[in-house]
Amino acid sequence: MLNGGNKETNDRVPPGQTLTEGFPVLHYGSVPYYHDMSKWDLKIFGLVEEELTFTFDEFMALPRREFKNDIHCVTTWSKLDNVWEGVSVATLMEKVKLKPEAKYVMFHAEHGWTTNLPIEDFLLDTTFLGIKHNGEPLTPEHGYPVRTVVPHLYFWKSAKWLRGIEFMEKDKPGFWERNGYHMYGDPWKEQRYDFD
Ligand SMILES: Nc1nc2c(c(=O)[nH]1)N[C@H]1C(S)=C(S)[C@@H](COP(=O)(O)O)O[C@H]1N2
Ligand SMILES: [Mo]
Repeated sequence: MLNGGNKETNDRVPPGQTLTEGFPVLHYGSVPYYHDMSKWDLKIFGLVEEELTFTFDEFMALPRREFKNDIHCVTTWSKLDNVWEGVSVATLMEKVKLKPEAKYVMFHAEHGWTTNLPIEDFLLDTTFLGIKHNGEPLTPEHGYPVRTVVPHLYFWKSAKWLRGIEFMEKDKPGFWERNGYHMYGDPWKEQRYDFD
Protein backbone atom coordinates (compact mmCIF):
# COMPACT_ATOMS: atom_id res chain seq x y z
CA MET A 1 0.00 0.00 0.00
CA LEU A 2 1.14 3.45 -0.90
CA ASN A 3 1.10 5.05 2.48
CA GLY A 4 0.12 2.18 4.72
CA GLY A 5 -3.33 3.74 4.91
CA ASN A 6 -6.71 2.29 4.04
CA LYS A 7 -7.95 1.96 0.48
CA GLU A 8 -10.19 5.02 0.63
CA THR A 9 -7.26 7.13 1.73
CA ASN A 10 -4.87 5.71 -0.83
CA ASP A 11 -7.37 6.47 -3.61
CA ARG A 12 -6.99 10.11 -2.67
CA VAL A 13 -3.21 10.13 -2.90
CA PRO A 14 -1.80 10.73 -6.40
CA PRO A 15 1.12 8.62 -7.68
CA GLY A 16 4.49 9.38 -6.14
CA GLN A 17 3.01 11.30 -3.19
CA THR A 18 3.29 10.57 0.55
CA LEU A 19 0.91 11.77 3.24
CA THR A 20 1.96 14.31 5.79
CA GLU A 21 0.17 15.28 8.98
CA GLY A 22 1.99 18.59 9.29
CA PHE A 23 1.69 21.60 7.05
CA PRO A 24 5.09 22.15 5.42
CA VAL A 25 6.04 25.68 4.39
CA LEU A 26 7.48 26.06 0.91
CA HIS A 27 8.21 29.11 -1.16
CA TYR A 28 10.84 31.05 -3.02
CA GLY A 29 12.09 34.24 -1.39
CA SER A 30 11.13 35.85 1.89
CA VAL A 31 7.85 35.90 3.79
CA PRO A 32 6.13 39.30 3.59
CA TYR A 33 5.11 40.66 6.99
CA TYR A 34 2.42 43.32 6.75
CA HIS A 35 2.22 46.10 9.29
CA ASP A 36 -0.23 48.42 7.63
CA MET A 37 -3.08 46.79 5.74
CA SER A 38 -4.14 50.15 4.31
CA LYS A 39 -1.23 49.65 1.86
CA TRP A 40 -2.49 46.25 0.73
CA ASP A 41 -4.74 45.81 -2.29
CA LEU A 42 -5.83 43.11 -4.70
CA LYS A 43 -6.05 44.03 -8.38
CA ILE A 44 -8.14 42.30 -11.01
CA PHE A 45 -6.78 43.27 -14.40
CA GLY A 46 -5.96 42.25 -17.96
CA LEU A 47 -8.81 41.13 -20.23
CA VAL A 48 -11.66 42.57 -18.16
CA GLU A 49 -14.13 45.28 -19.15
CA GLU A 50 -13.14 47.29 -16.09
CA GLU A 51 -10.14 46.77 -13.81
CA LEU A 52 -10.96 46.37 -10.14
CA THR A 53 -9.00 47.09 -6.99
CA PHE A 54 -10.08 45.69 -3.64
CA THR A 55 -8.81 47.31 -0.48
CA PHE A 56 -8.14 44.98 2.45
CA ASP A 57 -11.41 45.98 4.13
CA GLU A 58 -13.40 45.53 0.93
CA PHE A 59 -11.92 42.11 0.29
CA MET A 60 -12.43 40.92 3.86
CA ALA A 61 -16.07 42.01 3.70
CA LEU A 62 -16.84 39.69 0.77
CA PRO A 63 -19.06 36.69 1.56
CA ARG A 64 -17.06 33.57 2.40
CA ARG A 65 -17.76 29.90 2.64
CA GLU A 66 -16.11 26.69 3.76
CA PHE A 67 -14.06 24.47 1.44
CA LYS A 68 -12.67 21.00 2.18
CA ASN A 69 -9.90 19.53 0.09
CA ASP A 70 -6.68 17.57 -0.27
CA ILE A 71 -3.50 19.32 -1.39
CA HIS A 72 -0.55 17.86 -3.26
CA CYS A 73 2.87 19.47 -3.37
CA VAL A 74 5.23 18.67 -6.24
CA THR A 75 7.95 17.92 -3.65
CA THR A 76 5.82 14.76 -2.96
CA TRP A 77 3.86 15.56 0.20
CA SER A 78 0.07 15.47 0.23
CA LYS A 79 -2.15 16.71 3.01
CA LEU A 80 -5.73 15.43 3.23
CA ASP A 81 -8.85 16.94 4.79
CA ASN A 82 -7.96 20.60 4.84
CA VAL A 83 -10.78 22.87 5.95
CA TRP A 84 -10.61 26.37 4.64
CA GLU A 85 -12.64 29.53 4.73
CA GLY A 86 -12.45 31.65 1.63
CA VAL A 87 -14.09 33.68 -1.09
CA SER A 88 -15.40 31.57 -3.94
CA VAL A 89 -14.38 32.45 -7.47
CA ALA A 90 -18.11 32.77 -8.27
CA THR A 91 -18.45 35.50 -5.62
CA LEU A 92 -15.44 37.33 -7.00
CA MET A 93 -16.58 36.97 -10.60
CA GLU A 94 -19.98 38.54 -9.83
CA LYS A 95 -18.00 41.80 -9.81
CA VAL A 96 -15.87 41.11 -12.87
CA LYS A 97 -16.90 41.25 -16.51
CA LEU A 98 -14.47 39.23 -18.61
CA LYS A 99 -13.62 40.03 -22.19
CA PRO A 100 -14.36 37.06 -24.45
CA GLU A 101 -10.65 36.66 -25.32
CA ALA A 102 -9.78 35.81 -21.69
CA LYS A 103 -8.52 32.20 -21.74
CA TYR A 104 -5.77 32.05 -19.11
CA VAL A 105 -5.14 33.46 -15.66
CA MET A 106 -1.94 34.65 -14.00
CA PHE A 107 -1.87 34.94 -10.22
CA HIS A 108 0.45 37.70 -9.03
CA ALA A 109 1.86 37.49 -5.54
CA GLU A 110 3.99 39.74 -3.37
CA HIS A 111 7.59 40.23 -4.62
CA GLY A 112 6.51 39.61 -8.23
CA TRP A 113 6.02 35.84 -7.86
CA THR A 114 3.53 34.46 -10.41
CA THR A 115 1.80 31.26 -11.50
CA ASN A 116 -0.43 30.56 -14.52
CA LEU A 117 -3.45 28.36 -15.19
CA PRO A 118 -6.24 27.97 -17.77
CA ILE A 119 -9.37 29.99 -17.04
CA GLU A 120 -11.54 26.82 -16.80
CA ASP A 121 -9.41 25.67 -13.87
CA PHE A 122 -9.72 29.06 -12.20
CA LEU A 123 -13.50 29.06 -12.65
CA LEU A 124 -14.04 25.63 -11.05
CA ASP A 125 -16.06 25.79 -7.84
CA THR A 126 -13.22 24.00 -6.02
CA THR A 127 -10.85 26.92 -6.68
CA PHE A 128 -11.04 29.79 -4.18
CA LEU A 129 -9.29 32.62 -2.40
CA GLY A 130 -8.38 31.25 1.00
CA ILE A 131 -8.38 33.35 4.17
CA LYS A 132 -8.44 30.74 6.97
CA HIS A 133 -7.00 27.23 7.23
CA ASN A 134 -8.36 24.79 9.81
CA GLY A 135 -10.15 27.59 11.63
CA GLU A 136 -7.25 30.04 11.90
CA PRO A 137 -6.32 33.02 9.74
CA LEU A 138 -3.46 32.08 7.40
CA THR A 139 -0.11 32.53 9.10
CA PRO A 140 2.40 34.82 7.36
CA GLU A 141 4.28 31.69 6.16
CA HIS A 142 1.16 30.17 4.59
CA GLY A 143 0.10 33.30 2.72
CA TYR A 144 -1.56 35.87 4.99
CA PRO A 145 -3.83 37.64 4.26
CA VAL A 146 -5.07 35.74 1.21
CA ARG A 147 -3.86 32.94 -1.03
CA THR A 148 -5.43 31.16 -3.94
CA VAL A 149 -6.16 27.47 -3.50
CA VAL A 150 -6.35 25.31 -6.64
CA PRO A 151 -6.47 21.86 -5.07
CA HIS A 152 -6.73 19.78 -8.26
CA LEU A 153 -3.30 21.02 -9.44
CA TYR A 154 0.07 20.75 -7.69
CA PHE A 155 0.19 23.18 -4.80
CA TRP A 156 2.66 25.56 -6.46
CA LYS A 157 -0.37 26.79 -8.47
CA SER A 158 -1.85 28.07 -5.17
CA ALA A 159 -0.32 31.52 -4.81
CA LYS A 160 0.41 32.73 -1.30
CA TRP A 161 0.30 36.50 -0.59
CA LEU A 162 -1.95 37.11 -3.56
CA ARG A 163 -1.97 40.68 -4.90
CA GLY A 164 -3.34 40.36 -8.42
CA ILE A 165 -5.38 38.24 -10.78
CA GLU A 166 -4.66 38.87 -14.45
CA PHE A 167 -6.75 37.54 -17.32
CA MET A 168 -4.84 36.74 -20.51
CA GLU A 169 -5.53 35.54 -24.03
CA LYS A 170 -2.46 33.29 -24.27
CA ASP A 171 -0.83 31.06 -21.71
CA LYS A 172 2.39 32.41 -20.21
CA PRO A 173 4.70 30.69 -17.74
CA GLY A 174 4.78 31.94 -14.16
CA PHE A 175 7.78 31.78 -11.83
CA TRP A 176 8.20 28.01 -11.40
CA GLU A 177 6.90 27.32 -14.89
CA ARG A 178 9.82 29.39 -16.27
CA ASN A 179 12.13 27.35 -14.05
CA GLY A 180 11.33 23.87 -15.30
CA TYR A 181 7.94 23.08 -13.78
CA HIS A 182 5.02 21.90 -15.88
CA MET A 183 2.71 24.50 -17.44
CA TYR A 184 -0.40 22.72 -16.09
CA GLY A 185 0.65 20.51 -13.16
CA ASP A 186 -1.95 17.73 -12.81
CA PRO A 187 -0.84 15.60 -9.84
CA TRP A 188 -2.81 12.56 -11.07
CA LYS A 189 -0.74 12.59 -14.28
CA GLU A 190 2.47 13.46 -12.42
CA GLN A 191 2.96 16.60 -14.49
CA ARG A 192 5.81 17.79 -12.29
CA TYR A 193 8.38 19.11 -14.76
CA ASP A 194 8.14 20.53 -18.25
CA PHE A 195 9.36 17.23 -19.77
CA ASP A 196 6.63 15.15 -18.00
N1 LIG B 1 3.71 33.74 -3.48
C1 LIG B 1 4.13 32.48 -3.51
N2 LIG B 1 3.20 31.51 -3.47
C2 LIG B 1 3.58 30.21 -3.48
C3 LIG B 1 4.94 29.85 -3.55
C4 LIG B 1 5.90 30.89 -3.59
O1 LIG B 1 7.13 30.68 -3.68
N3 LIG B 1 5.45 32.20 -3.56
N4 LIG B 1 5.29 28.52 -3.56
C5 LIG B 1 4.29 27.55 -3.98
C6 LIG B 1 4.65 26.21 -3.64
S1 LIG B 1 5.91 25.52 -4.55
C7 LIG B 1 3.95 25.46 -2.73
S2 LIG B 1 4.24 23.80 -2.53
C8 LIG B 1 2.93 26.08 -1.87
C9 LIG B 1 3.26 25.81 -0.42
O2 LIG B 1 2.31 26.39 0.41
P1 LIG B 1 2.48 26.25 1.98
O3 LIG B 1 3.82 26.87 2.31
O4 LIG B 1 1.34 26.95 2.57
O5 LIG B 1 2.49 24.76 2.27
O6 LIG B 1 2.83 27.48 -2.08
C10 LIG B 1 2.90 27.87 -3.41
N5 LIG B 1 2.61 29.26 -3.47
MO1 LIG C 1 5.75 23.23 -4.15
